[in-house]
Amino acid sequence: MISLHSKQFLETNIKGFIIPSEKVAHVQIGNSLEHALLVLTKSGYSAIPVLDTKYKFNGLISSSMITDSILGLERIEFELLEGKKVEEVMVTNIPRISIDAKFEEIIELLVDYPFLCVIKEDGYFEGIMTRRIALKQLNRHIHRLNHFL
Ligand code: 2BA
Repeated sequence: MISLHSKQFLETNIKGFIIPSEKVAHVQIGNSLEHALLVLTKSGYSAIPVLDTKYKFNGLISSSMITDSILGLERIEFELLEGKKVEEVMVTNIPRISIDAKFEEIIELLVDYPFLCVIKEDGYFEGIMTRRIALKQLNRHIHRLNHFL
């Protein structure tokens, strides 16, 4: 009985649980690092997606990537922020998931990544699945299982 319920949970689709693109703080290709740092600081998030002007996903950028890119030998060269672009420092080698993904797949990935970008086949950005949402659902599932013990 318990394993059947766990199987059902792991096979649940993530569709109803993602944060949709319009609610995700992001920056665009061509934006300066100064703008990206402003968005990161104001939103409070440590990393956010980088999209192009058509809302296609390109990569991720974090405050530490930005700081690292302007680190001189003796000081942080803040004056470089205006001239550098997000595409010069963002990372692109990160997992992408589809809207058809199931909890089984994403829980494994969320061990290493705080959030996962949900991307359509044509590259359009649909939203993110966060560690918080996944843990909340896992917690609900564990508490439901207690009824069977
Ligand atoms: P972090 O920014 O490192 O945030 C770690 C956790 O801290 C978040 O976990 C959330 O529980 C809390 N947190 C941080 N900033 C918050 C804020 N402004 N409002 C409410 N809670 C906040 P998760 O919710 O699991 O998010 C995991 C990661 O996903 C975040 O890591 C961030 O990089 C990204 N993220 C989450 N929501 C986002 C959004 N709406 N836009 C852009 N990125 C988002």
